[in-house]
Amino acid sequence: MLSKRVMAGLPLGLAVAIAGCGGSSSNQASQTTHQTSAVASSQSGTSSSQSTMPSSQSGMSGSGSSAAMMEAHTGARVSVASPAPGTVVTGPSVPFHVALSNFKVDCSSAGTPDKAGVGHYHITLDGSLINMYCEPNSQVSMLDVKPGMHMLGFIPASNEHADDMKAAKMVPIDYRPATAATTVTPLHFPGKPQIEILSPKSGETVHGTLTLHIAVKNFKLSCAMYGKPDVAGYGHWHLNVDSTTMGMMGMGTMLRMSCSNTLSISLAHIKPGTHRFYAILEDNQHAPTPKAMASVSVNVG
Ligand SMILES: [Cu+2]
Repeated sequence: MLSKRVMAGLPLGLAVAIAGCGGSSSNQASQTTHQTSAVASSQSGTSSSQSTMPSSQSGMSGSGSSAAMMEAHTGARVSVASPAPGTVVTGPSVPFHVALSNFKVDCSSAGTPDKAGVGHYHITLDGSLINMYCEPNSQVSMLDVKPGMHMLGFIPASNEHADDMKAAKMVPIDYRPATAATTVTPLHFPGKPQIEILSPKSGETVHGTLTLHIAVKNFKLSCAMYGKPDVAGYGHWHLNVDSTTMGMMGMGTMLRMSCSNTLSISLAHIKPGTHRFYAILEDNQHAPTPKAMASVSVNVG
């Protein structure tokens, strides 16, 4: 994982920011492409498990100095079948097809301790993290992207989301939207952002798969805005296990990110026993600036 500071040093003005990573359900990206003004559908719910994240737990302090140690050497090789370099993109998203070799691609291990030869991959747009992926095919939304040349990055990453920049493949694309480029306007809610875990409840025992149901208030969850410039009122949430402060911006223990109210993850690589799962609101740049999170203690059977 590279810090904003590190990425800012990249040439060609490609580095905007990079931080963290998240859910593999990237097929949702295009589904939210035009939901630029709708209010999140799940604004109901009680506030029993909500909490405000103290700034000391945001994991952002000192992240720059530790970033250099967080580069991974995965051994992976990446080949990008599409898009071809220079591809002209006219639609609302750019599909991609990638293959990784010499590497076990396993999103169920993401957010658990690093293991040699295992991980997933990150996609960046102009140096800014979009998401984490395991599937070979998906797409990146062009929502809020300016027309012109942009750089997609395909970067093998360790379970703890450290990037293997030496193995990364960079692919320039030429965005020429067929219609006027879609931009996103800020949303101003009447109160502070909130997130609540509706289920499971604390003390429950779960086997095999953990399904979280969450609700947000005063916040618009948007996959299409993953990695895009921050826009007031927009973002997504990260699911962490046992810690919110490990690694770059707290993402060393991030299992997945999501823009949905329901998220299911495999518990295959979570040790049996009691674990605390954190749902953390994040801005588009994957920083916990909304300062809202909820947590639940669950027995993994
Ligand atoms: Cu994120």
